[in-house]
Amino acid sequence: MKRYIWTRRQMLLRGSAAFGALMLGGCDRLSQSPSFQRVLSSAERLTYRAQRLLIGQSLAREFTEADLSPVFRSNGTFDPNNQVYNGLRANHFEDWRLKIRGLVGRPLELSLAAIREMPSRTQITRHDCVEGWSAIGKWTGVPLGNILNMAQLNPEARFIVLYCADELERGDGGYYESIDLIDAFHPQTLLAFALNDKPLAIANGAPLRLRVERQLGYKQAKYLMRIEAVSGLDTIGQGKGGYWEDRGYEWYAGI
Ligand SMILES: Nc1nc2c(c(=O)[nH]1)N[C@H]1C(S)=C(S)[C@@H](COP(=O)(O)O)O[C@H]1N2
Ligand SMILES: [Mo]
Repeated sequence: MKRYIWTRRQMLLRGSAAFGALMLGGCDRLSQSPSFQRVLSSAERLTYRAQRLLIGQSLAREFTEADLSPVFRSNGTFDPNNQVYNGLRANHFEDWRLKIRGLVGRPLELSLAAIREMPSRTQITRHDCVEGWSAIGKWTGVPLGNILNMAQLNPEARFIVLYCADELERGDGGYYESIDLIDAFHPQTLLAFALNDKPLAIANGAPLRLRVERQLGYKQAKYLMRIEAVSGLDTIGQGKGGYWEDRGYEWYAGI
C-alpha cells in the first residue's frame, strides 16, 4: 500500500507538471489552512491538491445489478480474426502481454494473470454508442492510473494511446484510441478483463479493453495490445487521436 501511495505521488509530481500552474491558483481551502500545511510537506501538499483536482472530476453515473442489460451487444469488430490474435486466443491469451511503452521510466509487459492479480474495481455503467444504442454492463478491471504509476510517466507525457489487435478494414492500420491524463487517471477508467462477472468475451474485447466512462462507445478500445505515453497525437495514426477520429469523429467524445 505504501508503495502504491509513493508511486502515485511520483506520477502526480512528474506526470502532472502541466497542472502545476492551475493548482497554484489554489482550488481548495483545506490545503491552504495553516494547520493542514504543517502536516504536509510541500511535495505532499502539491500531491494533495493535484489529487483533489484529478479525483474531484465528476464520476459517471453508476447503476445497480437490477439495471443490467440482459445482453451486452457487440459493435464494430466482434472478432479480430487475424493471425496474431488467433494465435493468442488459441492459448487462452497465456502468451498475450500488454506492453506499456513510450514516455515512461519503466516500460512494462504484463500478462493477463498479472493484471488479474492487481487491485481491481467493479462498476456498473451505461455504454452509449453514437449509432444510437446503449447498454448497461458491469465491468471489472484495473484502474489505468495504477498501471501508469507502475510505469512511471515522464513529465512530457500528455496523452495515453491504446493500440488494439483488430483492423476494421484490411490495411487500415488497426483500431486505436487516445485519452488525456485526466481521463487516464480518473478512478472509473479501467483496463477491464471481465463483463458481468465473466471473463471478457471475444465479442466484447478479450482479453482486455478500456472503459473510459464519461465518453462515448468508440473510445472504449477493445482487444488491447499496447499502451503508449506520448506528448502529442500528430504523428500517431492519421493524427486525430483515434480510428474514428481520423474519420471525422470528435476526439473528446464526452457524454
Ligand atoms: N478494437 C476495437 N475497439 C472498439 C471498436 C472496434 O471496432 N474495435 N468499436 C467501438 C465501438 S463504436 C463501440 S460502440 C464499442 C462496442 O463495444 P462492445 O462490442 O463491447 O459492445 O467498442 C468500441 N471499441
Ligand atoms: Mo460505437
